Amino acid sequence: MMHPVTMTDRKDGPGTDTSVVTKTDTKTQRPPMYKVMLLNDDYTPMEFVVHVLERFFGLTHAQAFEIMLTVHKKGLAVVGVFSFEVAETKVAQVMDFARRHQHPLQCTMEKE
Ligand code: TYC
Repeated sequence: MMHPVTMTDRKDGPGTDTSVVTKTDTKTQRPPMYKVMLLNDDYTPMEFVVHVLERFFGLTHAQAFEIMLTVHKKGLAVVGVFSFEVAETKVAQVMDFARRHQHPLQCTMEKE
């Protein structure tokens, strides 16, 4: 009768298996995410900030007004969390738009 060859039943004799268990499974890695933040200043008009939030972050007027007020009162606020590439693009778009309108508005990103 045929039987399977196992580690306890080998033609080279018992107790000859020198193999070790090697870990091959891996933890799933999620991509790092980046917070995009707006900083307060004394000169950028409130309406300009609201417009920026609507235009570049897809917020409603009410959401944009609320976040603008948070920045105004607290000094900064997270306006969204994105992949590195998207966050970088948003920051560049906001900084360029503010510069073109000669407002000192600052937008930065930080790893979550
Ligand atoms: N502090 C500004 C003002 O009083 C308004 C403002 C809000 C500026 C948010 C920047 O990110 C900002 N006109």
